[in-house]
Amino acid sequence: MKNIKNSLNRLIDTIKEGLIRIKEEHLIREYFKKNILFLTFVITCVINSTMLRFFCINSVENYLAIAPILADLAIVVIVGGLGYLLKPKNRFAYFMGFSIFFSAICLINSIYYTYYTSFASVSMLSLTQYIGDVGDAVVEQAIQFKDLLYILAPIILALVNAKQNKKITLKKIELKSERKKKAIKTVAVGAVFAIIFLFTLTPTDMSRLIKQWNREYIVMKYGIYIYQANDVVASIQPKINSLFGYDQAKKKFKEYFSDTEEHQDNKYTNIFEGKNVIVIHGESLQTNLMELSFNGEEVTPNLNKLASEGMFFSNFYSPVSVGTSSDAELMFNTSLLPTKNGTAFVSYSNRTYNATPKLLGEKGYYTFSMHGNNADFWNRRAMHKSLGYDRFYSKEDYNVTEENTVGLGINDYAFFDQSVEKLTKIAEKYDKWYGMMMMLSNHTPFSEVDKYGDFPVDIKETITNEDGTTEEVSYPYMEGTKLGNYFKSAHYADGAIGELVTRLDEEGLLDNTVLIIYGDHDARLPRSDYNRLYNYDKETDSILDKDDPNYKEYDSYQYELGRKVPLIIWTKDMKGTDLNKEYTNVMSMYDVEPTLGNMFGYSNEYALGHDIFDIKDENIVVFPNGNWLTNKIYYNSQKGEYLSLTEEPVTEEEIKKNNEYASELLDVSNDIIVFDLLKEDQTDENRVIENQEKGT
Ligand code: GP9
Ligand code: MN
Repeated sequence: MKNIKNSLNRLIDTIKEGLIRIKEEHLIREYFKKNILFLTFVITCVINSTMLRFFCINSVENYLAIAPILADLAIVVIVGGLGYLLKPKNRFAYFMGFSIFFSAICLINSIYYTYYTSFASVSMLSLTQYIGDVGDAVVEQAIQFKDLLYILAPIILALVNAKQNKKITLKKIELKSERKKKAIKTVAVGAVFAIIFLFTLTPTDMSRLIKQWNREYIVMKYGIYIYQANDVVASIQPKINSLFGYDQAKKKFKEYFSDTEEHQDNKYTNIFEGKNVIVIHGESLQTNLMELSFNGEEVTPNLNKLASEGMFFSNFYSPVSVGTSSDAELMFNTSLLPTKNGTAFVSYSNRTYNATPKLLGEKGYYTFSMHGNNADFWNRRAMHKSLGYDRFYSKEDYNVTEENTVGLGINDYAFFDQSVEKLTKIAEKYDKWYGMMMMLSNHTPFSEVDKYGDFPVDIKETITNEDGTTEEVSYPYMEGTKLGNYFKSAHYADGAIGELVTRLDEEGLLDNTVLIIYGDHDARLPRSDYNRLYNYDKETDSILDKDDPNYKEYDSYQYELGRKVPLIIWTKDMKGTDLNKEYTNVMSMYDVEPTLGNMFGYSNEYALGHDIFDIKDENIVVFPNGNWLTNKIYYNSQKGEYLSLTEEPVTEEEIKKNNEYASELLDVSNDIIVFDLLKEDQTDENRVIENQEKGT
């Protein structure tokens, strides 16, 4: 104890002495004088980055954020500190070079943000069509005054340098060792800023940086300089991945497709040929919502109605990976699986995809996608072009106000309302069209409960007293739980779907149209909330005991199986026909393209999924972690365990065979994307055709 006290006293004395020395010897003033170039460089670069965030992201959270300033300081101090390794006469050029570079990053992002409400990415600049777009936009509306403010940083640096040169006539020579010492000290200060910054990060912050899809979030947390450096790494990584193993991948790919059986026509072949298509990407809609009612009111009455009048695939799964929404889109449109590393949308947007919009486009369809969020979210601006959409209507095309915003952006009601207006114009202009409308409101964390409207999820009952009077009683059931909020949010989204269908019908847009609705992925809610949902006992206001005969087991297998999402294919006149039923074979999001292809008369010969009416009960749904599901078995590859879903015996051979299939499917899919094998294949074909034309 005494020792600690002594040490503390000594430390305090040292600090005191230091401070007195600093005061008496005017060390701070001296430091400022001697390091004015470095300090000007640091301060102007940090001001630029902060200014950029302030101009772009208007939120109190952003204005008060210290973390990005610390991150900027760390980067700029370290970069500046390394400048001390140079001889003093060369330092100005060094600081100037970096000042121009950092200012250019801010300037480009500032201009980019004005047009696209997002931050720029080098991977997108490599797409030629994209450069065209930016160029046009910039020429159309001149650069704004605020963008020019960033240029002040190098100008101020030049002025400070000129002033200093005038004052100092006798230049001090610095020894190499002296320069090294200065550099180390300064870089160490930068490292201290970096360490403090690291302490402010949460696991979500880190994972978002790796995924690099929510660009605003990354800039808000890490500042523009780290964002841009990370963006370069994220853009280069796919190129490195595709450097090695091409031949092997190509061989495997050829073998895989030479082994696959040819598709047989069936009673669904071409039934929808020539019809228009509206696809609704239902954010976080799970199938279990459709089975639930609270106080006699269904959670999703509109989905239920459409399912009961159309083709309802009730064992449908969306095996998304870290790319969530974007993985769902990828699988739906290309019949490929998510990539093993990164996400296809962000890292591999410049690959060739045999996607539904492209294939229908070749059949004369006008194809478009609509989404009320930033176009760069999940890199959709670039990826939707690669998928073959003729037009992507994003936030820039919608009237988004504070009043019509819920969660991530424009609410589903306003979104659909404005989308129908656009669709009416499209339908006037084009004969055949395929459009995807992507919902947004029912997105985690489902917390804006007051905006979802009235949908009580507690149990309400009317009881009659002995004297004949009635009384409303309420039992605390799901109100206030995350799952309960999800039900409210889903009910709200379902209402928007109902209104959309009514509007489309009023406009005559359903007359020759197939409506397809899918849930993009599950809501990722805690299992314990489901336990309450299924095992709540209102009499005792508690969860049933495991031994209770009414207890419903909701273990990890039930949870996994419960993550299924709806797929509905509906037309106005389907009700009562032999198409109108529930289809129960297990099916995956990547089976949709071949299934629709069969119905609409197009085909992707390199689909990894199957036409469900061809494969029927033989289908296997493969998940990115290697798990798989058939009508008979759910297999957990991590644990090497399975859950048998029927009475039929499970053999070791079938487990082995399906495991091999799952791993092969994941490999081939990943290789197709990483090594751009569909492009190569087309090149091969072209070569054959060219050779034939040349007579060789
Ligand atoms: C973003 C929306 C949600 O625009 O599609 O993406 P998610 O978080 O579900 O992947
Ligand atoms: Mn989603």
